[in-house]
Amino acid sequence: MKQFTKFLSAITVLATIFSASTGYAKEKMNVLLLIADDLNTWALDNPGRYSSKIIAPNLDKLGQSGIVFQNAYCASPYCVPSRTSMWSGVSPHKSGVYHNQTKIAASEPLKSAVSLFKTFKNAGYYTAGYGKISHGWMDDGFDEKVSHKRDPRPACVPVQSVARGEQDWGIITLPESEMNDTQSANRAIAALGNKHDKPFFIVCGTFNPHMAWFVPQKYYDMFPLDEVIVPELNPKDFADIPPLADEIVTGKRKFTQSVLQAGLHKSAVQAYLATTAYVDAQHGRVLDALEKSGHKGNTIVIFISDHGFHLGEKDNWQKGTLWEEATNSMFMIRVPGMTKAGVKSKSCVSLQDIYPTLVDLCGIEKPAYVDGKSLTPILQNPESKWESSAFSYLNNQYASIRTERFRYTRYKQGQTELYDHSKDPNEWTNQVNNPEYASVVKELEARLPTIDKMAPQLVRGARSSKATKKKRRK
Ligand SMILES: [Ca+2]
Repeated sequence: MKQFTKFLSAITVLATIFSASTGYAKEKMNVLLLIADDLNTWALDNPGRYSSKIIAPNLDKLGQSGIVFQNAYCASPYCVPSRTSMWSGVSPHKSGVYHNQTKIAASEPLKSAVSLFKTFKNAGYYTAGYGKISHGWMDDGFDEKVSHKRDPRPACVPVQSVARGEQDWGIITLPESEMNDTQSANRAIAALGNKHDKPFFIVCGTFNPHMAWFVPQKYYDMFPLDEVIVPELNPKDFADIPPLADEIVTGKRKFTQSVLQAGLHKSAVQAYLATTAYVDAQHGRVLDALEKSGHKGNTIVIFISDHGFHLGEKDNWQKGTLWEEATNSMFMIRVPGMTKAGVKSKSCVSLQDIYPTLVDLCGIEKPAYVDGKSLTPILQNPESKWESSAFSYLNNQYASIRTERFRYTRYKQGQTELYDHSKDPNEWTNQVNNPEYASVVKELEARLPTIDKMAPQLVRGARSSKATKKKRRK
């Protein structure tokens, strides 16, 4: 009996260390996580939308070496809620963190949440983070951390006639070597080169291509103005959207219109491409360092953007909407011994899935409260059956679900949108009142959390709704 028990435990140990079909060794895996801000997926999936050439060759190369999730969506299309939900594992509709202006300390679920990084640290990993990683909520968990700073603006700002605050662009006067994202990459490169006596989890986050778009001339030169393609805009697009959807872009419309009226659409897109190329170069240097480090064979590499970005589409010049441009996010991963090279997955996944996926891949117990689900089955077999859907939230009643074919968004009962991506990738035709789609609308509405189940918004500086109601009653 004793021998049989020994035999069983030996089998268990072997099964834990090696997945029989792939030879994947989860106990020994390092993690290199790279993240960019405001980077939309067109740079990779559809570079022809903005340019006729590859915009991000290093990210493209990483994508070719693993799996790219073309239908990956952020849980919320702003930095603070997107990053808070990814790193904490708590969905915005439970934490109440839907916006950058959030009183995060008031969120009950976040008080007891353990960050992804701390979970790895607690499991014996060396954790290091460089650059822009969290924004707002942070349950730190880094052995070494150097946060990001914004680059100093050129002395001549504003450069553009239409500039409004950080919405400006031009050539940076700082040498590339002194730019903050360059230095974050340098730190990650140095960390990869160090001797490690335990598995590592290294994170490098670039602030760019967040506005303002100030990068060296050479990146602008890569995209001559006459070769820049601007996205197609449809002036009739707004005729069929609900008033609350229109309201989201009301304040933002002014800047977009000023860019278009000043004839600067190409110039602005060029600046976004140039900044993206700069970001790609920095992450590319980190990826090259991994190649040279000797750790490539046992390091999971993941690249994400925290959400997307509109470049004039839907009259928007930012993120912060529940449409495709703002919610579709970059997400690619390479898992040695598990993922095949050059896979492009159409399965709808959420950035909320990163936490459960990484702990699963590394054999670490997932904290019970963590939302999302491990993508390991798709990583092992991209053809595997997957309940394909991803949710994005903008406040305590606005929620959107994306499936491989549809996007359904509810702003309130009676103010909804349905887009059929099989024939309308620009989301121009709201099909919600088309009887042909009645059953789809019903099914997708039933999958969204009802408004009464969504956590109240924790708006910074505002009284809680309970307190406000009490005051009103008095
Ligand atoms: Ca429309």
